[in-house]
Amino acid sequence: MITLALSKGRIFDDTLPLLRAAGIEVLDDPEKSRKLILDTNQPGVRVLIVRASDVPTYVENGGADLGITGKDTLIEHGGQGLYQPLDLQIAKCRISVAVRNDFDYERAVKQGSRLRVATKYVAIAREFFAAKGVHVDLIKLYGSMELAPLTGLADAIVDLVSTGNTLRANHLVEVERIMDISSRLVVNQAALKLKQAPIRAMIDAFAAAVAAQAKA
Ligand code: PRT
Ligand code: MG
Repeated sequence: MITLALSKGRIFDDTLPLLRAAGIEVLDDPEKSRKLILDTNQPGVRVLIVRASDVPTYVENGGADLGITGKDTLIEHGGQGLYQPLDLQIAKCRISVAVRNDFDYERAVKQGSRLRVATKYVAIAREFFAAKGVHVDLIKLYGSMELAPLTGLADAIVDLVSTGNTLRANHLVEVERIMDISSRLVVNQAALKLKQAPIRAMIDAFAAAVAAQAKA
């Protein structure tokens, strides 16, 4: 049995076409079913539905053989011990610094002010500002980062942006782009050795599907 860990929402939705190209149909819709283990049309393949931030943990500890997770989540988690064979080019976005429309970020940085930065991505933010030589107080949040500058909790946020609509709707502007993000296939190293043939076949099928999507 091969077990693939996915999160509900955009990663699941963007993974379905890749699975389909690999001949795998998921037999339940996680938005409708309460099942957390989903069967597929292949008796040897099942899908686990886990929290996005838990995907690396499941795969690292062998709760799943493979998983699909954002590069953001992978960097924050550390990704030690995970084999990362493929950038799937799905769930694309970027991770950026954003501030209130009326906050002079350039000036704050130039003056060497200590910035209060709210984020779920503490490791990425710490590394980015350290490389810039900007002193920051990091405030860890688990969601709705956009609220932090609006309420005076922070001067800036580090968050994922795709269309930018959420920032605009909350009177925030993107002032720096830290890195581009997409989702990665991650594999448990021990599983790769024990179930080499079926896992290699799945990696190859995903690689072919990604290449075909890139051409389309
Ligand atoms: O939601 P939950 O707390 O359960 O977990 P999660 O937020 O980690 O999971 P999920 O499913 O929301 O995101 C999973 C992965 O999708 C992330 O780790 C990213 O790699 C990727 N991804 C791609 C995104 C986005 N695009 C994205 N736009 N994740 C989140 N967003 C957020 C963004 O932060 C903003 O608040 O969506 C909002 C809308 O973005 P705009 O710019 O289009 O308005
Ligand atoms: Mg989310």
